[in-house]
Amino acid sequence: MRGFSVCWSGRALAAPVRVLGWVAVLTFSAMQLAGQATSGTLVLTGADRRQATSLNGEWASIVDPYFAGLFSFHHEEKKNGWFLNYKAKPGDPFPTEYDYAKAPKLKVPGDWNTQRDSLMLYEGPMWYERDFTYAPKEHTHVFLHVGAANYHSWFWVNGKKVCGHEGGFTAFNCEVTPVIQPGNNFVVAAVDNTRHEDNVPTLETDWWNYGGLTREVSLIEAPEAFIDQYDLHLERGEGAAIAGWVHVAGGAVGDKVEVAIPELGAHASATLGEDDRAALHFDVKGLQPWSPETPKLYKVELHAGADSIDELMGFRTVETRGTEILLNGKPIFLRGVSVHAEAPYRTGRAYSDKDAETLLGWAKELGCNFVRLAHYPHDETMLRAADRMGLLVWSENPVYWALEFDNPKVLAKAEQQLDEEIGTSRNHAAIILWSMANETPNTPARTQFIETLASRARAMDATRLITAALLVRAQGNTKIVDDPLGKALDVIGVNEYIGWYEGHPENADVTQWQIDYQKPLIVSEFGADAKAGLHGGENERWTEEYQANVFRHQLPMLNNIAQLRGMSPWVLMDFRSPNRPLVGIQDEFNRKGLVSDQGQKKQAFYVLEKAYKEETVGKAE
Ligand code: GCB
Repeated sequence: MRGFSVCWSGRALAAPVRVLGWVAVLTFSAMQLAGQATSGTLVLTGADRRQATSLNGEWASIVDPYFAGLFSFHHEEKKNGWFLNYKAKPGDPFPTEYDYAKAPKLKVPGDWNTQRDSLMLYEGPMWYERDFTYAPKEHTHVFLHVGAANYHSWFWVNGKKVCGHEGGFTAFNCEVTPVIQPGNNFVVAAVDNTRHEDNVPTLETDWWNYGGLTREVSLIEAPEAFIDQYDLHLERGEGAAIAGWVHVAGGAVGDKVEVAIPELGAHASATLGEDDRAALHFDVKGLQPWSPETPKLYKVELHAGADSIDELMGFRTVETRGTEILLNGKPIFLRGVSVHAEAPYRTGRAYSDKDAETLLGWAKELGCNFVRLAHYPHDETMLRAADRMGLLVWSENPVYWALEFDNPKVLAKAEQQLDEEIGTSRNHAAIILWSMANETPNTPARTQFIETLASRARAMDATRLITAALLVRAQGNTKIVDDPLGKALDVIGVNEYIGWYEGHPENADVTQWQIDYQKPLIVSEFGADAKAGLHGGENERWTEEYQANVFRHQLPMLNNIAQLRGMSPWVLMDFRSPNRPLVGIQDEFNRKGLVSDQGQKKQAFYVLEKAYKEETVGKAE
């Protein structure tokens, strides 16, 4: 058995596709705890298909703005920090100033901001604690699996450090095998959502900085040698063959891996090579390709020694031909909408099946076949819902606006988050586009930074298309798309706000487009704010009529862009943003939703629905 006790930095990957690393018991320095370190993470594909013990539910919580639970008065890391969950005893020669048993609770999954009024704007460290019982089995690994914790997080089990992680929107695992015990256990987490200039994303965003254990937390069991990552996809070209690989952590050269799709009578086996990977290639007769019209999912069984996983997977191909996007070999127009992971009706960070089904249900009602999941990787529940419901997905790395593009540490953070995004979600048929960035400034350092990410994404997954949402420049009435980053992309995304940030809705009627790339183009954002229920003239800002008017003028303009192959107007639902303080209208919400945060559809919803359902916007070829 190899590789289980290595402390891995997340940066030392020789080849991006070998996303492997083990966090055993890590030792942190105070610098790391202060947020300097990228994580050591094992990314599991299909983690939610494994035997798991949920740690969701109520956790004790302590708000700790000065991080007194970890640092002494001279800012030295404490040996008796609040991770010890120490229970004071009569006669102790020191005071114990915290007690999780008396502390207020927070629900996990869930951001803290929307659970307690006093935390709505809180940015800083928070302690979480939860007791649990466990019966460890022999020859089994146990991992603490965290769906996402925004932004920095550190975990201790039974008082021992198990891992630290950076990045608020991707899953990670900590191996807890050496510290978990039969019977009673406890886990303590410190989660810090303080914004820093060298974070990814950085100081400025246009969404709420929801903190906490925002996605599911569980304990996952796996045998000594187990499947950690796999990639199975339909090959491009004639004939139906599935290709890919299965990686077995702790496997040995020659170990057998088997994959079966019982419904198709398909079965393949291969053996592990030096890199602990088995390459697979097998024909599948009678396969129904996955598409928005027929989102057919097959049960796929993977076996390696004592380990097995059942996955539900769709199989389809995606590629470009000139300025076309081909799905299963046929040109397609992407009728989309952009979506934030904001929970409908209750607001806060979305995490549940219900949240996903409500949001994606509205997208289906609009007539969409595509969603841009902005501006960070969304929850696995969202991807599973998109697979089931037949919605193609643009998945996005949180490289948003102006990062420190000349800082190699920031690149490392973006790479780590990209590895985690692709590593966890590469088997969702719904995802066709990996987006590297949104609205980044056109500088040489930026271009190099994102080109590096694009090459990394291609090396990890050559089966999908690479995109980014670019800014456009204007010369008179002409919009020019000539950002040098376009060279590195398969599909060009552009954001524009004619009629909202620039001029009036009618300006769209006279706008011409000059696009310097003969590639498919997606207008990845356009839109206008409207408060649901506020009515007035079509030139009166903030009214539903104004927003609908923007859409009415945009659609014919978009139709004149010969290489337009998709659109994802901004945005499906109103979402919280501290940048939007206009009293009585915004009240800390970006109001560009076609639906309000309380589910009220605005007029623009129906304008877009009509265009999508009657197919009066967009051409596939
Ligand atoms: C944009 C950003 C998006 C904002 C939106 C807006 O260009 O990409 O994150 O929320 O504009 O409403 O200003």
